[in-house]
Amino acid sequence: MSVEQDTAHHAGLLAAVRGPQDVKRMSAEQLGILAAEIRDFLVAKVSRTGGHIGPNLGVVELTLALHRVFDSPRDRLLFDTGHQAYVHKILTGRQVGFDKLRQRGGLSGYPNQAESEHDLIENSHASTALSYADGLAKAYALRGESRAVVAVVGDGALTGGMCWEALNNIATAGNPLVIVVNDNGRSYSPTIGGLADHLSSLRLNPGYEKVLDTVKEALGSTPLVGKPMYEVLHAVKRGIKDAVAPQAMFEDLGIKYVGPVDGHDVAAVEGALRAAKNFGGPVIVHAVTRKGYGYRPAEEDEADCLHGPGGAFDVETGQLVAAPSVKWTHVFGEELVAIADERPDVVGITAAMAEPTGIAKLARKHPERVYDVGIAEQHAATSAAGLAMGGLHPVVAVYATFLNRAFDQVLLDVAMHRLPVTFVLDRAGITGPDGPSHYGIWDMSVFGVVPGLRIAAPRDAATLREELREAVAVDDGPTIVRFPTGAVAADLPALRRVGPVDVLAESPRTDVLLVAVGSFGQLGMEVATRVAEQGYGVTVVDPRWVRPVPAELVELAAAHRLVVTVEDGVRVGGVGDALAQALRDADVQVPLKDLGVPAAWHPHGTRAQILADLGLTAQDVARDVTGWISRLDVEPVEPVVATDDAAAPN
Ligand SMILES: Cc1ncc(C[n+]2csc(CCOP(=O)(O)OP(=O)(O)O)c2C)c(N)n1
Repeated sequence: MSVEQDTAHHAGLLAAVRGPQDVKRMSAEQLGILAAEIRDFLVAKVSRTGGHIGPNLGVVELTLALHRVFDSPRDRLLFDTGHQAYVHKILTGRQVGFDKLRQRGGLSGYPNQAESEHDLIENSHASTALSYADGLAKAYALRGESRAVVAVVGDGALTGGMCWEALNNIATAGNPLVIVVNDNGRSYSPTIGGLADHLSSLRLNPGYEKVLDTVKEALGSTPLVGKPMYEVLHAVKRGIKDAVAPQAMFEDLGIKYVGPVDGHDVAAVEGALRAAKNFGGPVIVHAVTRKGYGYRPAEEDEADCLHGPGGAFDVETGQLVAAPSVKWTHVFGEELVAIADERPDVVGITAAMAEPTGIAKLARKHPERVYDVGIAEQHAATSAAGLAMGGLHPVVAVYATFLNRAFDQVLLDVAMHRLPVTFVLDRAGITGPDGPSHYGIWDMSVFGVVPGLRIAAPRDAATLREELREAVAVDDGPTIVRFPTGAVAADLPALRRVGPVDVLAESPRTDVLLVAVGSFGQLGMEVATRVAEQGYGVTVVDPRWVRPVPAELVELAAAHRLVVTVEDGVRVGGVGDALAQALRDADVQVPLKDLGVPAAWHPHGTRAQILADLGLTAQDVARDVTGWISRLDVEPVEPVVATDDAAAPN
């Protein structure tokens, strides 16, 4: 039966669910039908928009049980990372929104306060829910409010240090709080692929010794993450052992433990949640689930159980509909392998995202030279510092948005020690459908203040390869190479190079110096053409290395009447800001206009839509530039002489 037919067949139950109270009334049989309907709904909708299909298929029964046992929004349901909150959205009155999931003006792919009173935390970065839960439980205890606090956290998110910092506190505080561990044996990373199959046998035979052996075997046979993940899971399995024993659960931390329960058995999960709810202190409920459950293309996807297709996919096969293109990520991965083939000291680090960052290519070629540290960006940075101290050159590949977490580690542990570590930031700039918390717009500002750190922003495949090579050649401090998401831009050769700066276009008239950062190179060329039609000459340059500000850029600025910078990052402290400061320091009086992203929470949409909203299209920039330069032509007005009154402070 096709998904379409199936949806029509069962439309009755799901369509009648307006809120959690409707789910509370259902019989066991109805819940089974509803779960099937929800899966059909998820596949039908997400296959048109893209989104986190695999994780959500895995938490259907778990979410039904949560809404039956607890009273949201009075009770607080917190989904760690938030990518698995689609079912929660479906059950809290947001079914209609799924037609525009992750699209401009439509439903967010993560919990969102503006959408529903059932969403409290707006997340997307992993491993925070237990800390929120700790604080909420403390607040309710102090204020004498009786509300349950429930955090749902994946085994992947549990590899993040914040979770353990929170557990340490949760145990001591002793407040009532339920932690549901959604254990599907998978993170985003495919490096632990195969484990889901082993865990499925657990549901058939939940003997813990067998589970432990299975997990050990599965993890031990994978080149990445094997050992560390094993340690983490071992802690969980010790809990299982304790449950059977029975002994104090999570004895070291002093948190009670219930489980393991079959996360696809609503009644079993409900039973465990009710026990946890009534306990009166912190409890861990260990639910074993299967990522992608009930949808064959997801279950059979070895790479990542269809963790999060970026766009529409074929329902029958799970394959993306869009024609494949060469991505920035691909170019990076390929060049890194080429560099590593030449340089045995080059090693890679990924924070649970080997495939999405392209570092998996290196892992396949040189498995012993890639370290997957789990969802642990802070640790990744300082571990890289250690690797560098030990004589290696680590390349840390993360999404731009996630390096923000490791600011202090980059600043002090890496930069202050002048250690050669290259951070490669994928998904830099406006990324699109994942919304504000995933925008990689902060890096050039945040890391721009780090002494001795050099930042490169390539404009195309050729400059990405070149700048990556330049970065790993630096031996006296850290570097960042940052590039956007999606298909790599067509190669845009330079006319000439001045210091590190590429000159992309020139004109006999030197009216405007247009500094096009990174992927805005092509935009810069179009702007130059449009502005030339108005009779003004534009020199388009790509600084390539934006921090520190190249001295040559200051000299070029001094030779023009107006400088305009355009960058895919926040304006505060960005490339434009830094260049303006450099011009002031050099007593260069040329006016500078900086175009970029305002430091604000920009909604989700496509990258093109958001850039258009921000006026960062060739047409908009050309209009701005023409307006500014033409105003410079106007005779300067007489300076206004302030009267005494006007000058007086008020
Ligand atoms: C700080 C941070 N780093 C990386 C990511 C990217 N990421 C999104 S989901 C995910 C895996 C989460 O695994 P798990 O918690 O087990 O949930 P599952 O998807 O398996 O349900 C990762 C690494 C993130 N969201 N936050």
